[in-house]
Amino acid sequence: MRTIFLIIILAFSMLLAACATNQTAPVSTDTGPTPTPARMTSSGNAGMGHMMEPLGPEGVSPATQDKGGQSLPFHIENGVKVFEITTKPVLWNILDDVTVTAWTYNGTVPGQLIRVTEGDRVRIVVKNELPDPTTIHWHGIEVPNAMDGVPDVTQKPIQPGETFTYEFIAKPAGTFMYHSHFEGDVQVGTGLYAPFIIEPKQETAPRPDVDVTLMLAESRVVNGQTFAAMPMAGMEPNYFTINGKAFPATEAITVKQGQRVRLRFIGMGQFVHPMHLHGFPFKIVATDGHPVPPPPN
Ligand SMILES: [Cu+2]
Repeated sequence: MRTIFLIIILAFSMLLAACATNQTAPVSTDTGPTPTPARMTSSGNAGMGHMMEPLGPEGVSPATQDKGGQSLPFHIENGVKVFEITTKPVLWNILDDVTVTAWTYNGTVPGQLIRVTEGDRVRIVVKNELPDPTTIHWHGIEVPNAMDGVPDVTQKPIQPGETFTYEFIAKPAGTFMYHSHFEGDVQVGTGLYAPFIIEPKQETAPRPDVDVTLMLAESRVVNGQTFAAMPMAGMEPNYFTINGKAFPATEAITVKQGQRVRLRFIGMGQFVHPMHLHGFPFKIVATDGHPVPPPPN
């Protein structure tokens, strides 16, 4: 019998849209296919004009790595897992002949994967080498309020050249992400996002043979100028990306018949991306980092 059992973990871009546009954005009640943020407000101190300006390639170096979302190494200090992140602009190829100016964590889109076990104490040292201030929000993770990354609410924005240290106990287990919370419309839209996976201390589900994280996003690049794609006239994306690459530069997932496959879909942009596995079924086991309860008898 052919059984390919798929486990899907979804994080909805709608939630992110509300989150990334900062605390002023009311929750959208739009039931259409593309949830439009109710108001194009900007966090921080810049206005809407700033959000619509392109990120030009001038003075930005090409990325030195070609693959996003790779594991971020750590070292241990007194039992704490210490990660280092530098925010910086790079020129990033979404296709062989299409380059965007990306704002990144450690030079790739998505940024590097933080993977820890539930209950681990983690410390993340963030150095800001962007031309603008930034902060990091740990999306879905139960962090102390002072670690939540909301600029001018839970912390002062990290200014260009400054370093800020986040520290918390990793919980609960699940598929999460980290992303900018400063002018999220621009900073998340141009690459400041990455996966954060917390493995359960005690495994309750069967281990998958293949475990893949797919970050879904959009790009808008016109005449070599990169814009943060948004659901508004003139700002729509002209490329959709999976893990920072547009088709056909996207990576194939090759599995053997009978293997258990876990796909962790993370919607990072401001558009909805319904995902379909053509020719075989899957089962949704968790959404937004929470297990889906078994159906009633
Ligand atoms: Cu978020």
